[in-house]
Parts: sequence; C-alpha cells; structure tokens
Amino acid sequence: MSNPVCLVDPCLRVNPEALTLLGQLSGPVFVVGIFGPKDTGKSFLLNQLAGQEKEFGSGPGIWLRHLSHPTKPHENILLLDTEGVPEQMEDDENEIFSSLFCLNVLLCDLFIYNSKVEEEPQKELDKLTYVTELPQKVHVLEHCLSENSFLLSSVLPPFVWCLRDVASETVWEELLQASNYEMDILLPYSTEDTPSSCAQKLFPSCKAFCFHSPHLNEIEREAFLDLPHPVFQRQFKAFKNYVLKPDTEKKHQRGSFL
Ligand SMILES: Nc1nc2c(ncn2[C@@H]2O[C@H](COP(=O)(O)OP(=O)(O)O)[C@@H](O)[C@H]2O)c(=O)[nH]1
Ligand SMILES: [Mg+2]
Repeated sequence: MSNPVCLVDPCLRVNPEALTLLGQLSGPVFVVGIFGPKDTGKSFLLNQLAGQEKEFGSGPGIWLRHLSHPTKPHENILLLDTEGVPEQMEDDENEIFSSLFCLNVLLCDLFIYNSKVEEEPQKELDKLTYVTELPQKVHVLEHCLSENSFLLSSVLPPFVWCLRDVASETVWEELLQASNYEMDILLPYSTEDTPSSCAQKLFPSCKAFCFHSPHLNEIEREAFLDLPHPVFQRQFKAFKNYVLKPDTEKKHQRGSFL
C-alpha cells in the first residue's frame, strides 16, 4: 500500500509523482472516489477500506492512495480522497470545489458522497448542488447536446451515499437493507430539478448506506478496545462488500478516464 500522493492540486494541476505511480501499475484498476463536507469522516472511511487503523487525512485538492485488492492481489484499487467542502465559501472557492467534484466523479469507477445526516435525508443530499452543474460541465458527445443529460449516465459511475452518525433508532437502515440499499427509498418523489432528483436521474445507480458513529463511550471502550463501534463495524462490512465485490451492475460499464 502506498502513502497518499497529491493527484491534482486545487488549480487542477496534475502532480507528476502521481503520474509516475499510475504508470507503474499493472493489472486491472478500480477507482473509488469520495467527496463531501469537511470533517464528516471521509478520510476515516477510506482508511477503513484500506484496512488501516491509523488515521491520516488529505490536503487540498484530490489525493490518491494505491492498494492491492484484498482478495485479488493482481488487481489494484485506487482511493481518491478529496479535501472537505467548507460550509462558507467565496465564489471562487466554490468554483474550485465544483471542479474537484466534477473531476472526482469522472475519474472514479464508484463515487461516494459522504455526509452527516441530522434531519430529513433529502435536505442533506440537496446540499450537493454541484450535481446539478454536471450536464453543463460534462458534454458526452459534442453533436448531441440536447441528449446530454440522458447520455451522462453512460459515463458517470455508480453513486453511493454514505450517511454518517445515523442514530440506531431510525428506520432508515432497515428500509435500505430491505430494498438492497436503493437510495430512493429515503427520498420522496420530486419532479423538481433538485440536487437529489438530479443525482437519481444522472447516475446509473444510486445506493445508500447508514453508519452509526464509530466512536465508543468509556464503558464500551473497555470491552471493544480501540476498534470502531460494533454497529459501525457491522454496517461497514455490508458497505465494503458492495464496494469491493465484483458486480456487473456497477463495474466497467463505461470507458475509463484514468
Ligand atoms: N462523529 C463522527 N466522527 C467521525 C466519524 N468518522 C471519523 N470521525 C472523526 O472525525 C474527525 C474528522 O475525520 P476525517 O476522516 O478527517 O474527516 P474528513 O474531513 O471528512 O476527511 C476525526 O477526528 C475522526 O476520528 C464518524 O462517522 N462520526
Ligand atoms: Mg479528509
């Protein structure tokens, strides 16, 4: 497993060190990207996917980490960690995050949107306003712009929404398990062009996974040492199975950009 390397800086300049690392890879590559608000446990989740107990975050831009597939050593996994989106931003900073979102989405085979959910899920997903800009920013075929929104789903990866710090008593997890983690079970039907309905329309599939906080209280810590909370571990296992298991629905339906 490699240490994280900056792939692109906030001005979207590619780091030659990352290109050298990519050039040395042989065998199939599966790219998992994450995006979302600051301090919502994005880097922590990727560290868990990498099997790392030690936490380390990422700096500005998009950061790349390479690991071998846990059960298929000749296959590669690339994790793309993105700097977290701050709550308040100037216009030019907002434009940078919009570009980082777009680039992350286009580079990965599976895109994770990670956020804490304190109220209705739809309100939280509607904060991902960058998704509504995708049809203007990504043109699949220059001569077919009128069909662009429709064509986008052939180049976009599956969308996975990770809802963090979800209390055990909500019914969301049960609903998701019963529907094979289909995200729309959490969202009321809407005909408006909100970010949540755009995500459902544009991405080829949308799944959602709930996570309890990984933190333990004093008493639990004595029983479980420094591991994440057992409920988090159970939920993480289902998520990891989805992310890393071969699945014709989600893998390699589209051309690779990397
Ligand atoms: N409440 C809570 N804290 C978390 C969670 N995951 C990680 N953390 C902690 O939140 C802090 C920020 O995590 P980090 O992964 O760096 O957040 P990022 O900015 O989204 O990458 C760290 O101290 C983590 O230990 C979570 O699911 N819930
Ligand atoms: Mg981080």
